[in-house]
Amino acid sequence: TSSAAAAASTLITVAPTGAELSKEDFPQLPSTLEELVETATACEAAGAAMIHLHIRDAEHRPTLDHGYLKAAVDALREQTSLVVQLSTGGSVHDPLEQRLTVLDAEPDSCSLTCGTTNFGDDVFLNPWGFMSDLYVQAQEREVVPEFELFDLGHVHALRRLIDTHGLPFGGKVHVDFVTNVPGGMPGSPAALMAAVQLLPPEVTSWAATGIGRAHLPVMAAALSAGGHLRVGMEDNVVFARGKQVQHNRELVERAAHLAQVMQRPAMSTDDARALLGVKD
Ligand code: KMH
Ligand code: ZN
Repeated sequence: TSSAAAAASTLITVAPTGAELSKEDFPQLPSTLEELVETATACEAAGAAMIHLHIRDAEHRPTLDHGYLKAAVDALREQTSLVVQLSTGGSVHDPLEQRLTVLDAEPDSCSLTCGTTNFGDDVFLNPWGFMSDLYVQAQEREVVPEFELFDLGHVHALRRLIDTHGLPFGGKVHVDFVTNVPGGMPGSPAALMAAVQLLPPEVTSWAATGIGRAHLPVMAAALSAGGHLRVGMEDNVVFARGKQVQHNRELVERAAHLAQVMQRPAMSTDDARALLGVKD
């Protein structure tokens, strides 16, 4: 496990569920604990090294309930080697106070979105006070944040967080560009490269995902530019024209194949832990 190995390989994160799609519309969306474990196991075998998790309750609705979150973190730790990342974004309807309690479930990593974004017809709220509290609490609890950047302004806010509070736990700074959200930065190679060029020097690795039809172009752009990948039904449910994703594994398999073709094969979970600075 060397940093050279990490640079020559690709971290693939799977975001299997999200908080925005309904189980009625997409019955193949993993929502129960059993489905999450099955998905995680299949995606790990296909090349994923980290999972970005939103949890659903018994009615398949998004929840931040501690019992559900803790059960999922524990099960995935026991049954996979994946780096377990919990979303602190929740759904657009979750209150800020409750989003902070996600850390109580003791994940390896948590998402930390670096600013408020229009999110379709809704607003995804991330005021400075919330980001700042989350940053410090993650440091204290030894949870590694992944900075979700939806816009150029978020790159600037990340700089302010680092300047104000120092480096995150583990000493690494990993960011994920979430592109093509209606309200955020476009899912184009030009927008992605502009954002990458403006990253603060403390950033040690970056990944990108393209929502919806930006999925493939952003994946190709990220691979070309030395970035890592996030895929999954949270971001994209269309595999190809006229063909819905039936299982998250399909998206991971395709990403791993493309990464292999680009001579940057999927990274092991051990290399991912070293890259991100998460606890062993
Ligand atoms: N569900 C979105 C409003 C995150 O996970 O941190 C927010 C989101 C980002 O998915
Ligand atoms: Zn998410």
